[in-house]
Amino acid sequence: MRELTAVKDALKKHQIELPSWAFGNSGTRFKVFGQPGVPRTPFEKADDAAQVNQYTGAAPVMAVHIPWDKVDDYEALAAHANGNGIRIGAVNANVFQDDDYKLGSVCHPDPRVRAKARAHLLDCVDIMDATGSRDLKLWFADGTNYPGQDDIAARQDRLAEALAAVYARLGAGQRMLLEYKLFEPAFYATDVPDWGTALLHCTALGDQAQVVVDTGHHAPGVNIEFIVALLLKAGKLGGFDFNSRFYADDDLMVGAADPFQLFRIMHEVIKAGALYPGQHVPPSPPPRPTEITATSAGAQPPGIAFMLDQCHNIEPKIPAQIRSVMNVQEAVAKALLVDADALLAAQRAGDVLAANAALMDAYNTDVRPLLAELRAELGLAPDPVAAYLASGYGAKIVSERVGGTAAGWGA
Ligand code: LRH
Ligand code: MN
Repeated sequence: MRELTAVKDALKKHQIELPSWAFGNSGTRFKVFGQPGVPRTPFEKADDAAQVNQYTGAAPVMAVHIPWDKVDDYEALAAHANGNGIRIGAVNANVFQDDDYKLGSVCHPDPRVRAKARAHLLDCVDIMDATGSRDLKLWFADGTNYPGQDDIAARQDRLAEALAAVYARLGAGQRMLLEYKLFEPAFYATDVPDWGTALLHCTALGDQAQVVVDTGHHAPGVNIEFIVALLLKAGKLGGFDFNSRFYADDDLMVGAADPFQLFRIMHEVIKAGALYPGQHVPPSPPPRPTEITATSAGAQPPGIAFMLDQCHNIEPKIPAQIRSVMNVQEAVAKALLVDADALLAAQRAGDVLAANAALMDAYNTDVRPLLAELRAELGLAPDPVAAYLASGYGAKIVSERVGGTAAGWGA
């Protein structure tokens, strides 16, 4: 069993990346309920993201989405964020909201539209150079609604061509993160629908191309931690878009709908030594000669991006982001408490119940006192949500942010 100090040290090194768009107005096709005090600019989004980091101490990065976060001076935006103790993270491209993209973007049958989409992706790499971001995050809404509408294989060739052109533009240390999604807005075939398709394209591209697992992008019942374990073994897990769902891509707070799934996912990440760069995995007892070692820690290059991708359609946005970071921390703390030796011994002995118990004991551990202790050690309030609510920041932004246009998806 890991010492509690080791658990706290690991938690101190684990960072969560916030989505700028979670601070703006969002909704469903039925209604976007505007909220007072919502940011009007990416600078104000960074101010709100900095609040989440101020009270959790675990979210010093904000991902941006282009053009939702388009500014004249990206260095200035990065400097503003740095001035608030955070940095600009992944740059998310957006080739899913322009009229030209009705039949797709990089997979569109019309080469003129494909060229337009590719130009946007390349612009996003220029923005990464300006913000100092490492990751270009690519999610394509591309797909078809009816059988025969377009050629499935031809669309894959178009996708591969566009990805190769953008991959060639990446600088040293920059990565391309390819996100898959089963369906929506396409309802017959999505061009990057699953981890296999994303992995095939990323493997063909090279080491700087990795897969993003958005926890809301799978068919009901899919074992996501299985996919995570495989991508880790392949060294191709670039990041997560954490959220939770009861039905489809609900984008609810991570851990709200299925905290046990989040725990199982983080267990695989920790077992592979991928929680943070340089995470040490205690060597497991040497395998009996007949055995093939389960996972070779170290296959996965360091630096998984633990991003949130959520929409707070009805709940106050900053407290919801704080709660979400706390939910991830709780899952990580529980997963760090798994007695790896007891688990391995039970697995090797074929002791099904003991092996399951090793995981459930950790999962059923109340880690909230440990996290309150950790926050105290960091000079933070034990309850970040309560501390934020008591700060008056919420009322301040409602009174200050009058006029202008509240940020949103602009869909
Ligand atoms: C698509 C998605 C993708 C984004 C968007 C905000 O459903 O998960 O990550 O770009 O949400
Ligand atoms: Mn996502």
